[in-house]
Amino acid sequence: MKEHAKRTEWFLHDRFGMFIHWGLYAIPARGEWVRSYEYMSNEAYQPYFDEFDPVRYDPKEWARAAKQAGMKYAVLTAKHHDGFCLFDSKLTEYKATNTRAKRDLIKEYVEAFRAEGLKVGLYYSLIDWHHPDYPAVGNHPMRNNDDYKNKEIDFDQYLDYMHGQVKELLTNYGTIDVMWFDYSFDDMTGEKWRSTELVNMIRSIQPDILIDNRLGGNIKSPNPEIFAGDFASPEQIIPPQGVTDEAGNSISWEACITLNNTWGYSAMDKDYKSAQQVIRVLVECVSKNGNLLLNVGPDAKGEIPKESLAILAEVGEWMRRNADSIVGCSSSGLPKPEWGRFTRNGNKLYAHILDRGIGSVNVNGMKPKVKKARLLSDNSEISIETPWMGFHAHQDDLFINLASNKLPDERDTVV
Ligand code: JFZ
Repeated sequence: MKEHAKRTEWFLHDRFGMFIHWGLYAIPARGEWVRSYEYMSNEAYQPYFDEFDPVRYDPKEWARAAKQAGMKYAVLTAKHHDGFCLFDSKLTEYKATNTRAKRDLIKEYVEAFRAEGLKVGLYYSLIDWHHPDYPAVGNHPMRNNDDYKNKEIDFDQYLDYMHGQVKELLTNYGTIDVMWFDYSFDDMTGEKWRSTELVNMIRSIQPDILIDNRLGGNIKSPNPEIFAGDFASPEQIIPPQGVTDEAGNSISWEACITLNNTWGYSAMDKDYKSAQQVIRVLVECVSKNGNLLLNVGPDAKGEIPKESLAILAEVGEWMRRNADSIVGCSSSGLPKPEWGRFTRNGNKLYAHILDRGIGSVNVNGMKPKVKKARLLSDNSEISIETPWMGFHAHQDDLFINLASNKLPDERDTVV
């Protein structure tokens, strides 16, 4: 599909985005699934709506943190499974405008990120634990409550509501670059969401928007459904071989990954990944033709946890010098080398050296193709002369002769 290739061009170029999970669940601070895990009724969850008061919400700060980290786009939860809307929807009273925040938080987010030159995405949950016409199936908090389960519902009413809200989101905030639906399960998939109608409506308003693959359908098929999505969305894993369609061709994908182990803010979860792990997972994604959507979960006041900010700052410090090996890059087509990974942009091959070894870093068979080598972080010259003992290697093997026994950057040295 030619349109699809055109739509995804910026996405495949940009490679790195910020996922933001934020809503009422930041108050209990036990993750965004708290209502389901703890079987909370609407009434039990209501205090968080009454208390919601994000006095420190400043999306300009979020946008600066994202930009400084080298991220190029963002996706924020306009509505998560709990049904609470950060935007001023005409279709519900369960929204930020009716809390102490008293304003449309999506509007401020969209404006702030756009002002920093970042592309703007919205996450919208298909699942809705608050709407009276959404069934108590799957992980619904009331799934074990027979009274609730036996009440009459009109699922089409819910679908009208859901379609109506998506229309609001795509009509009231200018260009939206990504629509991130979440998620289909069991028989709640594909046309159950009236997905063809939904996607036709979306494309009529925002023809260039990218849609994830969680409405259902088969994105890998040679003839995917119209709602099968523009990119695959592996979650908390990096697909070992990247993602390919049924014919074996690479397709667009974006891994979404948490910084600790929860999407929404968790006060307990201090099990953060290191900046080195994040840098390396980003390199891994790009080396396999994928993107990384890295999550933060701002707290009840609206601030990104300081631990997350510290990681983003360090990733940004690395990106400031090394972004050329990420942004605009793709898989090299070469096998993964023993000492690290390759990424590539046109005729530039980036060697991401993660494991120093000793002596020279060897690139099998590449000598005839490589004119010169430079350290990406400072453009300093790296010798590629074959060393004295080089005759033990194949004549076409390329030697990257680093000047020191230690890697200049232990996290990832890019040549
Ligand atoms: C979903 C959400 O439930 C979660 O809160 C978060 O927003 C994440 C990005 O997306 O997580 C899922 C979705 C589907 C499955 C598991 C987790 N699944 O099908 O097993």
